[in-house]
Amino acid sequence: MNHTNQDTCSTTVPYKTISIDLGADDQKKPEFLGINPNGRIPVIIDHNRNDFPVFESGAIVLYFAEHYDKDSKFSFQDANEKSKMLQWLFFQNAGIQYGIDRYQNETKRLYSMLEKRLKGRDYLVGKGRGKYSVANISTFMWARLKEWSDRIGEREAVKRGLLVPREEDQIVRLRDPNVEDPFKGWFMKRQNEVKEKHGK
Ligand SMILES: N[C@@H](CCC(=O)N[C@@H](CS)C(=O)NCC(=O)O)C(=O)O
Repeated sequence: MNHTNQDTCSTTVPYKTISIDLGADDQKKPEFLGINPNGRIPVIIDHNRNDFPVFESGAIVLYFAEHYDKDSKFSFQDANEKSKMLQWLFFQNAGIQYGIDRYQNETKRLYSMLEKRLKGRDYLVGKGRGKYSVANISTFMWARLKEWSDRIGEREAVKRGLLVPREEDQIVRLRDPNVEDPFKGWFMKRQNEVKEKHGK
């Protein structure tokens, strides 16, 4: 299934998404392994730059920041802030996901670290209450700390992004009364808002 999206915001570029079937192990097939030898999603192919492929979510957001966020809207120019952004990004990629996969206690510990970090600030990195940056974009889907994820979830681009790529499948699945999903109420509410706004 392919989707295209064009945004009016200067920092976004048109893109097309391709859904693969993880249940059928599409991600382990030779054509996919040619893009990501680790056989996992997400991956991107940048047609603006000679079909350059990037795998690993952390590497992907940094790639976007480097090539498509020239004004540092979602990243930082200051060396120390940039380092902090990388620290939280690596924390997410190395820590949270590993914890989720392997150890419940480790996951709880990592979440409580995030909670502590977010005391008195809105986002993980940046002066004052912080700035919505690559560090948050990457961590948001894994760590759904209530207030923080609500704040990020209110962003128009995030709302639209969450409906990509398998909007129809998600809606059908979540509308099923037998399906229990912590994300369900939130998703349906956002989905209706997007529908009203964009007439989708
Ligand atoms: N460290 C990787 C992890 C990616 C990952 O775990 N992807 C999962 C889906 S969220 C996947 O592809 N699972 C299928 C598999 O492992 O075969 C990243 O952040 O990109």
